[in-house]
Amino acid sequence: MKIRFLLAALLLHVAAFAATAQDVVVRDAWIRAAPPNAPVLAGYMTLENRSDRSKSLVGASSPAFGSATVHRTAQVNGVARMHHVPSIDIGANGKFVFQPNGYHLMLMEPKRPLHAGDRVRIDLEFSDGSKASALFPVREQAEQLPSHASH
Ligand SMILES: [Cu+2]
Repeated sequence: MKIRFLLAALLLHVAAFAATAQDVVVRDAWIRAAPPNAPVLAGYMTLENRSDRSKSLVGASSPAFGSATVHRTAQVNGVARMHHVPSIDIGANGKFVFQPNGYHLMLMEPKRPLHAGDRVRIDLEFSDGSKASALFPVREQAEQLPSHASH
């Protein structure tokens, strides 16, 4: 009797944890390959919010980089400029796309040279304390094109 109750309570916890862990899913993650001595790399991804509450991305980190921040590239008088974006809201059941010439993860101080084919873990943190992690493959930008061609 008591064991059955404990088991039910345990299953409820597992279910609750699973729901929280998958609130935001990272898709189409990649890091643009750069020369081996590049001090900064850029990462791209699509964030899918699978919950019915809006989520706010407030931080990023990676064991492979000294720091990771969200940047946006915008054209100012015909010149591309980047600026830091402190947080990004992803609406309930919405998505947010990071892509070249727009939003990106600015990955600074790589701890070792990264080459096309390497995979790098990046951890994302949201304002409600939840986290999401993904492996970002390093690749040349041209390889991004097939995802458009497949539509
Ligand atoms: Cu940047």
